[in-house]
Amino acid sequence: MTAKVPLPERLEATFLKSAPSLKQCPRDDVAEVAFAGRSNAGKSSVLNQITGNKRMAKVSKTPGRTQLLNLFDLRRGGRLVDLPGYGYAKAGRAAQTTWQSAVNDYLSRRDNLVGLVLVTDIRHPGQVYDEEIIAWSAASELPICVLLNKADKLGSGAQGKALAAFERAHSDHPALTALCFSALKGKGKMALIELLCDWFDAAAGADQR
Ligand SMILES: Nc1nc2c(ncn2[C@@H]2O[C@H](COP(=O)(O)OP(=O)(O)OP(=O)(O)O)[C@@H](O)[C@H]2O)c(=O)[nH]1
Ligand SMILES: [Mg+2]
Repeated sequence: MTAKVPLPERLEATFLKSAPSLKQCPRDDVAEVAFAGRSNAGKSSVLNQITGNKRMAKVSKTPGRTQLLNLFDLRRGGRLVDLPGYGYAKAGRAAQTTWQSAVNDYLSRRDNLVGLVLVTDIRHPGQVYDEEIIAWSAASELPICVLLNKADKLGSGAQGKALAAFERAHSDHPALTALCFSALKGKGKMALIELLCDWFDAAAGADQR
């Protein structure tokens, strides 16, 4: 019997590269987990929280900050990818279309994608783009973790209700985990780290078979 490796408190990461589109992404021989979500939902903040590095991904009060696919190598193996946020109206239609096609291309054609983290704002459930991504992950049988982020903006009773309602609405999804999360306070961090480690370990195990 092998001893269980203790869960790391943070996933040590180093910046690998920024890519404007799938074509410029590095070779797809390392398992990747992508972070998607509406602009300003907190994708970059979540990445900084779980890597324990406030300067890893750029956080901004101005939506639309992350305009490239930003790839980070994990020390334990595997990669995290910060995707450009969708639904940022002020960016201009041409720019939005370019980023969205980069995200769509990446999601639909990246063979080494082993899981998706969808960052949502707990106060705004049922957003159209979010629901589209959730439905797409179900159809593609890709595991998805939906973070109800900015939970610190609600009291604990309201957080529990939001989570229960979200889970009820998506109970037919074959591989969805929902977590109340706060990138600001670190709530949900260890649960997310554990899930990511499980995904990467499963991918590594599948490779060895
Ligand atoms: N209160 C609170 N604020 C948060 C939390 N997570 C992120 N924020 C704030 O939300 C804003 C947007 O955060 P980002 O991490 O830049 O969001 P993003 O999804 O990467 O945005 P784009 O790069 O534009 O797609 C910043 O002002 C963050 O400080 C959270 O858990 N709680
Ligand atoms: Mg960002």
